[in-house]
Amino acid sequence: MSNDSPVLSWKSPAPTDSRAGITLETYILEGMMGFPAASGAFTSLLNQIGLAAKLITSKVRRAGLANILGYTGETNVQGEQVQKLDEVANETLIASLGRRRHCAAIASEEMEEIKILSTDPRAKYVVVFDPLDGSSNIDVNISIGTIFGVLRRPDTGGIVTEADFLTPGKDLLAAGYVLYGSSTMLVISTGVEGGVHGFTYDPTVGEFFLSHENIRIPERGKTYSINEGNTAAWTDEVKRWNAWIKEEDKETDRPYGCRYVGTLVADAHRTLLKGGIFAYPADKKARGGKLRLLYEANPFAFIFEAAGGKASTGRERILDIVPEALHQRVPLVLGSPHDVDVFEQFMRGDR
Ligand code: AHM
Ligand code: MG
Repeated sequence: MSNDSPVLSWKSPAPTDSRAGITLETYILEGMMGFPAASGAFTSLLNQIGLAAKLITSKVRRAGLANILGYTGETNVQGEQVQKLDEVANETLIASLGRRRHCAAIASEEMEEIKILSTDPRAKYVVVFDPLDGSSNIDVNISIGTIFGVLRRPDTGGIVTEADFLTPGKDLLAAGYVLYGSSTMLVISTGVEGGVHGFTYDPTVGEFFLSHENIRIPERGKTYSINEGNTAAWTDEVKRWNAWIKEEDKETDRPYGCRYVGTLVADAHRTLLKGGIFAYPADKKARGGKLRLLYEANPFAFIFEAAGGKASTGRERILDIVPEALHQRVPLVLGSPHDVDVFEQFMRGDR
């Protein structure tokens, strides 16, 4: 991949000029205007993701009416088979990205294989996504999310194949997530230079407005986030780290508090804003970890690093991993630099 490509150099204006209150579309457009040679394809693709986020949020917000409106995977009052919300989200993203010719193909958590969306040779991008993360939380009205990453095809000639997606996360052009929480937020980054920015959705206007400009993760936090129910399956290193973080020690400000939603988007978002650590390590049940490299770990690793944080397997940097398969799993540790460093020290046996 060449570094002097106009599209690869796409970035938002310097995060020092305050742009609080601008819409997501303006942010995306200004990013393109900061680079006159840009073709508009990347801008258009990001806008289509923003559109999908609006459409999915409107469906998520009506999910509590599932028995009346559908989205349960069962039959509705008319006796018709209704779609599950994660399938609806998946199809919404595919339809939005397929409407313009710039996205060559997508890979989704919901689909075994990649899906080709455009055979136009000018289609330079592929998109990875988890359309509805935290799906076990839908039924209980707890935050869920969407995760996405945009990659440039290594070679735009020929038909897209799975190999076009098997690129390390450090090559992502953009990554983001949408959190359907007490409000809907879209957080996006085009990398370290462009920074990480959060947009809050105003449903009365139908727009995302810049509300969290240039997010920086604190150097250290006070919260850890892990599924503690897996303790029996953890390795000794993880058990030792977990015991340490819960120990009382005034000097090092321990114990940390524990928060765990069970939706990666929600747990990672809180960790990004408040600092601390999120971990889903490998254990005896999930030896390669549980979360997926391409569309869960990589987008978050990209965002955390751009916000000054760290993302690791516990032993190596997530963004350096060369993927071998579309749905590959990986141990994932995200957080404040200090907190991830400490976790890695435990994994190495240095503590
Ligand atoms: P999903 O994409 O099928 O919803 O699964 C991924 C979710 C993550 O959001 C979350 O971090 C994790 O699985 C929770 O797993 P567990 O229930 O084992 O704690
Ligand atoms: Mg998921």
